[in-house]
Amino acid sequence: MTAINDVTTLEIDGEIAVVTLNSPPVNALSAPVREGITNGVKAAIDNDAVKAIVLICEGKTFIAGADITEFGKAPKGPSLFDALQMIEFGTKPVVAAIHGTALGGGLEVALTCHYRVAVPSAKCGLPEVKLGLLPGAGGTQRLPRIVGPEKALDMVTSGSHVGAKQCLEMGLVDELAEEGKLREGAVAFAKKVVAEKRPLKKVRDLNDKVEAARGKPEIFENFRKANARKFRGFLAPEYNIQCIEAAVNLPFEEGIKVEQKLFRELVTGTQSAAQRHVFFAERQVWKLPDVPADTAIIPVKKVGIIGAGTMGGGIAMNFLNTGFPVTIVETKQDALDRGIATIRRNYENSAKKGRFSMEEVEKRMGLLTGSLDMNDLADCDLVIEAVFENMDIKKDVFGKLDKIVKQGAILATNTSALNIDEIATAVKRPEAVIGLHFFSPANVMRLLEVVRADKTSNEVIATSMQIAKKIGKIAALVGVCPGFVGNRILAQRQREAQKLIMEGAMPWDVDRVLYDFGLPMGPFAMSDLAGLDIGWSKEKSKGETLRDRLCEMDRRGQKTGAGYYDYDEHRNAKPSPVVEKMILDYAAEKGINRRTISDDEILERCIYPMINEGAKILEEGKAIRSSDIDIVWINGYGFPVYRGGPMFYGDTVGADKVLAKMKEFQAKMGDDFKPAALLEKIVAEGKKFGDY
Ligand code: 3H9
Repeated sequence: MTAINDVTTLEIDGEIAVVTLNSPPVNALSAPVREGITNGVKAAIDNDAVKAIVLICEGKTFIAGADITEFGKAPKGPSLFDALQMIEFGTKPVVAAIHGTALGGGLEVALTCHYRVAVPSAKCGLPEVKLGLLPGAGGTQRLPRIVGPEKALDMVTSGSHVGAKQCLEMGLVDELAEEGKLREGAVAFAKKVVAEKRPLKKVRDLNDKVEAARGKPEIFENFRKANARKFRGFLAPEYNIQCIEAAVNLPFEEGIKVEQKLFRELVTGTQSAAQRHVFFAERQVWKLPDVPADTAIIPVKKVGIIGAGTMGGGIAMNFLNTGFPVTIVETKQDALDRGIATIRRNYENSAKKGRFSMEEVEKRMGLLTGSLDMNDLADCDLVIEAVFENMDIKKDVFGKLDKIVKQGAILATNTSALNIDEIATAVKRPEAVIGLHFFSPANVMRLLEVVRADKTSNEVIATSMQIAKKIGKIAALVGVCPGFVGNRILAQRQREAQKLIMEGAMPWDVDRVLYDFGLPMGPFAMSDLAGLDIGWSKEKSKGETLRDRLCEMDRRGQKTGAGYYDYDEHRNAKPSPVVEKMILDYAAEKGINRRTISDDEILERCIYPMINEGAKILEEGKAIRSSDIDIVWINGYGFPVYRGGPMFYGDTVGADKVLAKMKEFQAKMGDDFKPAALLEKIVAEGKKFGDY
């Protein structure tokens, strides 16, 4: 065995050379890996005894792509193109041996090899789109030449990973090797290639499938139309489509030029920077600086949930989906029956849509026990309370749980607003108390705010984070404060939205600006969807606020066919003349001189106070890092991924500009816009939010 460099070895096994890469964690195409491929393959080609070459990786995976940390830095070492040229135009067949995931640049390397062998558990994909990119090493030109433009369009715009068996059917992989015996399988395959004198199959020369699609622009137009909603606001999906179009309509080398040009545009743009930030933020968020990595984990085998309403039921589904037995407790039989029936109906609907089988429905329902007796939670390892948001009720529930549930268990509250330190005073074991703030619908939304109270133990925190991962959530550890991280920031935007419609804008103006910014809907459309009467009652209404007046008129949102908007029978929203008049009357009554408000002002007034609040949250230590706030807002509130979250967006705009605007607004409109001390500090020190 010869060492080619620190991460590459070359071994000659009879007439087969094996080039092995070993660059943990994922064999990304860093400069040493590119050098290793280039020089390893060259050494094998130069060796007269060698007839064929196997390219294989150590560790958990084949090459998982370009080294994302290198983007935006000055290029170093041999380019990926040198490595690919060495393989493709070498004089000896090269077989890629794939295990784990061949992703992005990794699959592009494999596509340049003359043959591909994979173990059944392997997966292939071009996930660049998720980083706001496109495959920039020939992937957009080679993939459609094997799988055809339709499948290629799907793969490059979804970034999904395709299993080895399906890859074999699509021709992306030539042969499957036995699981655990990849090297033997790949070497045997290479020997077969030599024995049968098979040609050096270059994917670039396969033209049948792309030529068959030439002159059929409707393939692309239909694809664009079908996915318009999903791709809204993103640049990368469209650029990926243009590359596949180029593969169909242009000769290979010309197509590569298109790919290169569009790749360069994306990789230097803000969207990809934002999406790369999110990639790392999603991994950072699990790292807890003050909870040691070897903290004991509490074994969680059985889960209890109190409250079978929308929230409790949704939370239960997360655990049932992942095989945890769940006992759900209600106070009244009919509420319990209703809650369980809703869970069953949700599962049956999913089964009808083909997401899983009816047996799976029964399997999940079989894990669920309903009860009217809290004593049935005694042997649970984790109990989550999801009852009405009222401090007295919550304290009463926790007081009871304290007497019932075994020692060592986690006692969690799903409160979205109440002070968890106070809830914890109801028990003799405050170290067991934590907030698990699920977002509605709890079985769908990915975000979980794990709320650390004053006395919560490290074991309880570490276990909660691990459980979150097990049930498929992305969890951010936050501290106790009104609204925690997500809703606390939301409150800023909601306040400004309400003020804006008094000062001169209409609800649909505010909604349009925020929708165009990339949010799934604006604040008023969101209120209509949620129902304006959440937390409102006719008895207590004083007709004081605009909301009071809308509710009193029975304009309570989509469910009553009217709210801030008018709705037709298909729930399509139309600006409402009634609401417009109400707003004008209301403003007149309050003596407000309405003025024209620009779209820029709407955006800045709604978003900058959010960023400012994020800075306050950081300075108070209620979030660990600025990127955690981004994770909360992307996964809990649909902040556009391509803007990287509110804090990354703040850095994109520039903290100095945000500060200047906040000061300008403060001077005109008061202390709602008072800059956070940390914002001032960041600007004074010339730093970024991302540094915190
Ligand atoms: C590309 O290829 C562009 C080309 O077309 C063009 C070239 C010209 N680079 O996710 P994990 C780190 S774009 C650098 O927790 P898992 C990751 O940050 C790329 N680092 O493991 C983490 O570090 P830490 C296209 C990377 O087992 C550690 O590895 N490829 C890279 O759950 C473990 O990661 C992709 O987009 C990278 N490429 O999942 C694939 N990948 O421990 C991106 C990972 O310090 N990667 N790291 O937090 C993945 O999807 C997953 O990492 C993978 C493993 C499925 C491979």
